[in-house]
Amino acid sequence: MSDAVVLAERPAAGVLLVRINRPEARNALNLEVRRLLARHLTESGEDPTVRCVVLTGNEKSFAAGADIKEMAGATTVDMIARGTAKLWRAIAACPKPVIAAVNGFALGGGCELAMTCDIIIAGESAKFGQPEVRIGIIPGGGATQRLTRAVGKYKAMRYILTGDLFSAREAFDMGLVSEIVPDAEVEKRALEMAQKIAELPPLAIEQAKEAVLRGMDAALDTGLALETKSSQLLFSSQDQKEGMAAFIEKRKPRFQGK
Ligand code: CO8
Repeated sequence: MSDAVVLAERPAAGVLLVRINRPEARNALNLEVRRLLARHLTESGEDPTVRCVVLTGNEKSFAAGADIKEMAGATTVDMIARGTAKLWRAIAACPKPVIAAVNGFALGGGCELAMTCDIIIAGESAKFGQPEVRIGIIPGGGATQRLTRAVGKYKAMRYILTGDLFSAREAFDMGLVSEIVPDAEVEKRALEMAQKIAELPPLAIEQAKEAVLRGMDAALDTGLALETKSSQLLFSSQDQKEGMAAFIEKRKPRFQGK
């Protein structure tokens, strides 16, 4: 397994930048890329020096989907043996905030990858879509569920059933994209936001992410109870004492993740 298809950099304190690097295939997600993404995101969850992750591609493509050439001849048994659902789960299970910085195409598995992230920053000419039906399959990395939850049944059906691509503006209007910025500023903006998050108390950030994600799958009452407990839990942390003391003393807090 070569690390060349996924690059990991540390551009600023607390920030891990993970870059998909298969430009010759529009960053199609072959098994090697998915395994490396799962590895980087799992490791970042265990590394206290990582406070926020930025996941990106290149200027032409965030990721053009699963690698069609790698699966064209596969049988059902081959697909089961590949165990890609496990890799998707590992990517989505990262406890640290993950920001997708999307330029160019985010199609099929690429759009699904962006949807496993917590924040999506898109360049103004980015193109999203779930074109799987055009090649005889359906989304397999979560879009039938995550896209529907993000934008509602009727928008999700409109795109999943036609395979039509949609623009960053349409994605933003539907609530799938957090911010649109000029193409050349996508990575810069994502890193800026990641740095801001990295300076905040990590325990509070992880609890906030968990409460939002778990609450989305629960009844409102259960989600609210989870939020209350998580919020109470943080009163055992030094960072809560430090954050509130710093506010009262009108100084900058020093958070240590304790
Ligand atoms: N897989 C493999 N190779 C790809 C892919 C891909 N998804 N996308 C692009 N490439 C390759 C092309 O074959 C081409 O290679 P070559 O130079 O050897 O011919 C190279 O990348 C450049 O591509 P194009 O010349 O097509 O570049 P354009 O800029 O003209 O177009 C597009 C870019 C629009 C991204 C176009 O390449 C495209 O439509 N790609 C396919 C998009 C797609 O259908 N994605 C969905 C894939 S299926 C999926 O993601 C879900 C899988 C679910 C699995 C189920 C598991 C149970």
